[in-house]
Amino acid sequence: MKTLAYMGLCGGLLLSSTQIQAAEPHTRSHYKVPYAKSAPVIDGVADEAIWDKAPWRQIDQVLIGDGLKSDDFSGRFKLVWTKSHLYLLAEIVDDVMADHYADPLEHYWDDEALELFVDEDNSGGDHQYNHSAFAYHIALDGNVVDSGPDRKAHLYNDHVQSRWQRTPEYTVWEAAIAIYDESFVDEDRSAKPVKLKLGKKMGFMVAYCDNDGGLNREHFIGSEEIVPVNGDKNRGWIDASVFGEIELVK
Ligand SMILES: [Ca+2]
Ligand SMILES: [Ca+2]
Ligand SMILES: [Ca+2]
Ligand SMILES: [Ca+2]
Repeated sequence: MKTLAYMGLCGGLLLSSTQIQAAEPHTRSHYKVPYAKSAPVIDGVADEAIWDKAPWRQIDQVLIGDGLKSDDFSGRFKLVWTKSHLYLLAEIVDDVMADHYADPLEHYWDDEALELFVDEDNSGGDHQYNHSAFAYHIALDGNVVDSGPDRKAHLYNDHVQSRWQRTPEYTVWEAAIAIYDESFVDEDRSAKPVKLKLGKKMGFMVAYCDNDGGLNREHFIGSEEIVPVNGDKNRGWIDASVFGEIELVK
């Protein structure tokens, strides 16, 4: 806590008085997601032509940790959509891939994880212990974890299918994300994802929990610039308003 308070003070001293007064609104990024006539194959190989249509977005905002070097972590992603899924391709440079905790529900944010934040109705706001938005932590073994309304970790493996493969330079991840709305009830196997439509807007963000062999993640890096609250930029798992906006286009 002392460190946080100190960092907050230093940050304050660097700001002008106008900047301090302006509780700076988060400028959301806007990403247009191209439509895929045929769905990419989730195999960790980005050889589908549709991927060439989608723009890259960088994962370059350090949310936790200091002194990040590009060979320690750098990453980028792109998205396409079909009526049934949002598809993600990510290229991740990471010097060490680490999976310390065998139990997928234990310290899931400290093991290596690609984290996908989805807010189906683009509402923003609190989603810490509700399903107004999801923060899917995809572990190296493919398990998908988030906290539920009961404040416990749950598996959401039905929501996101993924596969990664290494090239000499980086790891290629592909994921198919079924989009569930806020009415989702944990453990309800009959729940259906929403059908996606042209023009739909959603809240979305990508982050990476970079563990390089220790008990904790050394860095947490995201795709959105996040205005710190009390020195804390790790807001994505609490507040969907920090997500970017995506729009499903032709
Ligand atoms: Ca593929
Ligand atoms: Ca690393
Ligand atoms: Ca929502
Ligand atoms: Ca790592």
